[in-house]
Amino acid sequence: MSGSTVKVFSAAEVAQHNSKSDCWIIVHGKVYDVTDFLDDHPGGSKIILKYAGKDATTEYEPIHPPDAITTNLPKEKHLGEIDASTVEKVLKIVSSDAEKGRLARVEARPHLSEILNLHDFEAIAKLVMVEKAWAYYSSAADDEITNRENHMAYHRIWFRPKILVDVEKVDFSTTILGQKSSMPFYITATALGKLGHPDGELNLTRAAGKSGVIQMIPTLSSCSFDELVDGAAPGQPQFYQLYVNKDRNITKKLVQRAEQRGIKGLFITVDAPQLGRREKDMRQKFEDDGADVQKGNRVERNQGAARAISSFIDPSLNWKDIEWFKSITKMPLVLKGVQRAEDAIKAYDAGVAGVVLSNHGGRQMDFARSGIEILCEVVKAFREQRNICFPHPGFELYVDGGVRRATDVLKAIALGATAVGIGRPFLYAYSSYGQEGIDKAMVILRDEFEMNMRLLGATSLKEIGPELVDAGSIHQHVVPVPGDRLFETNYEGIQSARLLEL
Ligand code: PPY
Repeated sequence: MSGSTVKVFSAAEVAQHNSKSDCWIIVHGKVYDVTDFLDDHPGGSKIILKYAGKDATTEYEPIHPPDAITTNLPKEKHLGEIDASTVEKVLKIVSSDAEKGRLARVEARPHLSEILNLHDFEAIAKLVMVEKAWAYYSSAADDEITNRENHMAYHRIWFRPKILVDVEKVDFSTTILGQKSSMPFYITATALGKLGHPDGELNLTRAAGKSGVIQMIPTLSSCSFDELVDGAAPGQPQFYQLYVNKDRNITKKLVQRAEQRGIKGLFITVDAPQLGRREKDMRQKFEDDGADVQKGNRVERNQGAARAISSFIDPSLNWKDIEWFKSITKMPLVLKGVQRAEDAIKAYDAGVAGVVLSNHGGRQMDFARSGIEILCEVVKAFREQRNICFPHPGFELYVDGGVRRATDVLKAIALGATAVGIGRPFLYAYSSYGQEGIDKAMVILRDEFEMNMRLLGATSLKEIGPELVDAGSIHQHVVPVPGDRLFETNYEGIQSARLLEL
């Protein structure tokens, strides 16, 4: 742009370009002509047209990385800048009683010192998050049976603690794909981080650096990839989660950019050839279109935030592609979303560095089994068919979904996992309290690790093997128990007098 002057538009000028045949929008103070792009927008043209001639920044921000528009729109469609003085200063109008109530609840949040466990963050997030954001983060597939099962499965594993072990010093640090981690978990990839907080995934990057754990950067982050890599402390390892794009040139670029920027492991998502139905998310969007229903118009049921932007994912991805990935990168490859022993063995035979036993946080196939249950099946199959015990150098097992306590993590370690992935609890922590929320979650987990390792009689993770747990009931999906199950009332939700008054 050197030498050329930037054109400055008034808001009134932009407002004239407000139709399907002539559509301008403002994003981050810049004016763009998106007329030719309308039909190519992965989320459909309707949502852009809602902002034709207007400022779309608030809607754009959580769903797209900041550079999405600049990289996808040809330069000649970058028209110039908006004259800020012409934009009406719109005071933040509290649009509804519901929003007023939410803001009052944000004000009345319990102090962080009152938070005792990761469940607390979820309870508070539900009260203080914008409804759309809560719907997207918390939603899961169909009847959400797998989502519930993910945590419940941990309730079917019990400890066999050792006594009279000197546990004055306990060490729960480990390595994941050869990278140091202060605790045996990583922050797994979750999309659309700015829905919950304006700093989005940067909250996770900073907290990960501070506590010495590894963050997996998602393909669909709200912050740009470069922002998240630049936001890391010197030497802080990061992983990258990849959604494979139908356009393999784009995929190749993403992978090679990740490698160039020092990413230490590539986690390829293999459980999402199509996105599951997250009805809470879908209903949310549908209700937004309520006006159309009242007018009696035919309403196209909205697909929800996630499905709307998922059309780029390649459903033809298959085993043959592994060789191609090996040919374009030297990063260790991990398949994320393996759900049966046969596939874990196939992955091992294909020469990848590990697998994440996962059902995508219960968001893909309902009635898919929990990661921790799959782990038991996988470890048994490797022992019987390959004479391999875990942990095994060169091929690591990870589990994600439903992890809420250090005891959950220790159960997975005992059964052969190298580490587990934790996702939603950190989203809820920063959506409610910003980065401080995640810092607090890390302290809670650290304290839980220290205490539970002592109580288990183990001074390091190496000492935690299958002999320390009883997982005999893991495959029992239906457990007939009396209606007054203790665990249903065991968790006493955080009681804040101030919250209850509202
Ligand atoms: C999910 O929502 O489960 C995701 O993995 C993120 C996502 C979001 C939008 C499109 C595809 C995947």
